[in-house]
Amino acid sequence: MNSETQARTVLTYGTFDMFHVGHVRLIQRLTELGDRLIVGVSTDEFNLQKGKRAIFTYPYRAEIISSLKGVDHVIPEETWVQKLEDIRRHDVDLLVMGEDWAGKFDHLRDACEVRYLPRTRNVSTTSIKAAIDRLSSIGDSDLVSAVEILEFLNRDLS
Ligand code: C2G
Repeated sequence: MNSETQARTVLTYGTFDMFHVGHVRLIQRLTELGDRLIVGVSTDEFNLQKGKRAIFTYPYRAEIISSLKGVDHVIPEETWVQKLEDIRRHDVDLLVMGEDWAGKFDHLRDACEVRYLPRTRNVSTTSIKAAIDRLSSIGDSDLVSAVEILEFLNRDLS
């Protein structure tokens, strides 16, 4: 745990596949919660353990996260159990995850503060993949449906 005079370090983890505005808003909120932000990006191998198959590979996803203003360091997330070691190694003050993980990391409260933030509604990698699947199955004659799907993808998320 840092003393008051040192930088306040925030840590989060995720796959961040098909980077979207839900991810952007989470990262933005995290930059406001501390002075230094570390993001653990799930490796392709770990994603298989999570039952996820990302469209974009780890190097691609890690490069996007590393490029974001306010992200100071990206580490590979390779196991479920590395969080405590990461917290200690990087002197983390605050672990933050989306509320879909609420309670799952409370056991780490002895090592640092743990918070769960509301997810951005109506956007997820899963819904984007489903919309693309629908678009790709549309024949030329169904262009109206295609417009409807594109309007869905670009709907107001506020
Ligand atoms: N998120 C969000 N709003 C969305 C979608 C995602 O706030 N509309 C948040 C999630 O709650 C998560 C982060 O963005 O905190 C990354 O989401 P995913 O890439 O889906 O990551 P996930 O598979 O939840 O991995 O050990 C923890 C896991 O690696 C978390």
